[in-house]
Amino acid sequence: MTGPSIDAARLLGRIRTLGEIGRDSDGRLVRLAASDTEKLGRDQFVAWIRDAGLEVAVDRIGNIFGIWKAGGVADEAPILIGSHIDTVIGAGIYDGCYGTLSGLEVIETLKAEGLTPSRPIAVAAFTNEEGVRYAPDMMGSLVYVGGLDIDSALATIGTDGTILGRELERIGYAGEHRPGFLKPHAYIELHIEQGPVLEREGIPVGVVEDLQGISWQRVTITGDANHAGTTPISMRRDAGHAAARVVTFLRERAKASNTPTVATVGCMSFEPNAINVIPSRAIFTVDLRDPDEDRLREEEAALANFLESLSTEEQVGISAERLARFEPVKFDQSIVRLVEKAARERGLACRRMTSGAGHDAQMIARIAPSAMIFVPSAGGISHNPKEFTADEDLVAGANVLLDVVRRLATE
Ligand code: HGY
Ligand code: MN
Ligand code: MN
Ligand code: MN
Repeated sequence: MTGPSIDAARLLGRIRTLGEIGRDSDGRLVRLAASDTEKLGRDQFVAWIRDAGLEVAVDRIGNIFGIWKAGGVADEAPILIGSHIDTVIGAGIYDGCYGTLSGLEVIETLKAEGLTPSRPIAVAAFTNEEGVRYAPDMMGSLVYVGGLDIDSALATIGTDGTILGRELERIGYAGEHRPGFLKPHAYIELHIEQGPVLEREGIPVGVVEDLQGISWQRVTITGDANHAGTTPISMRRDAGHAAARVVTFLRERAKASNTPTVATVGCMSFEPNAINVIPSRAIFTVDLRDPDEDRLREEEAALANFLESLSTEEQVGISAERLARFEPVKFDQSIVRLVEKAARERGLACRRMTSGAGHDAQMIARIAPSAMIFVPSAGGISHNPKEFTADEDLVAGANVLLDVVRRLATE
């Protein structure tokens, strides 16, 4: 499987170049889906794909593809290497971009070594993997596999009141290809782990064999605004206090469960949001995850029951809206074994693991045999400017990806 290696300087240079595109006035990296800054990142990626002599294709949800049809192999299903280039707010430079740029690097390396692949090889940057501006996350790949109808996706209203389809048109990435126009023969995604396991165990390669389920909800609690000074505690319908009880409920339950269940309240807003007014409304998000579907359902049911009893106790109205729901996914064992073999043949220690984060592979696995490769995250930190992975690990991971793709492209 092993052959020539990637051009490390080219890959590392591109990761750093893309990592500087989309910084706000505070220097934070923010390339939210279909935003002006993300357009700049997209344009840079497309320019690199073109320079590499690949065919560029954009589909209606803005997914970008760079396709190498070597040897004139026309419509054979391609080997697809993907990830994303949109980011969260205050992001690191590796999440998504590392896998996307490594995919391009792998194709350029295979072209340069004169490989004649048995099928096309393509790299994809999927739209709105992060889901920060438009829910759900992994939206571009979800539409790609038919898990969300394209017109509903394009009609999605963002946290800033914009409409995704209009924004894609505005930035020039409302493509004409039908989502799903390329049905992959196989899919492989290289990504930073975004967690502490590989670094803690001193292992450079993670062989990802499954991905946990994700449940996103937005909860609205409605009480009564009232004077902070004159209203006795017993007479309050305090939406803010009720919301705080939900946060504590989720943490205590997850902590006591000694299962892998994790729960996060990442966004919260109060109305009228004034220091001396009891909040009449609290709106917040709940992110629940678990590798086991039955347990994830139990957590969702436990939260629903708690919200019901809380509504009575606190005399407030409570409603919950589902924003995203993805079941746990098991990857294709034959590709998982290829990843393991490629790592070992490069003399790299590796270990099998579950992904805590959601990825586009979670969606593409619905239509093609898929697997993922992880590299260590320093301190397990991600979705944070401190996100870091050592160059040596970045290059090692990309070479494992190269060897897996070379093998898939010649079988
Ligand atoms: O939420 C996630 O895990 C992904 O990064 N969108
Ligand atoms: Mn990611
Ligand atoms: Mn992410
Ligand atoms: Mn992700």
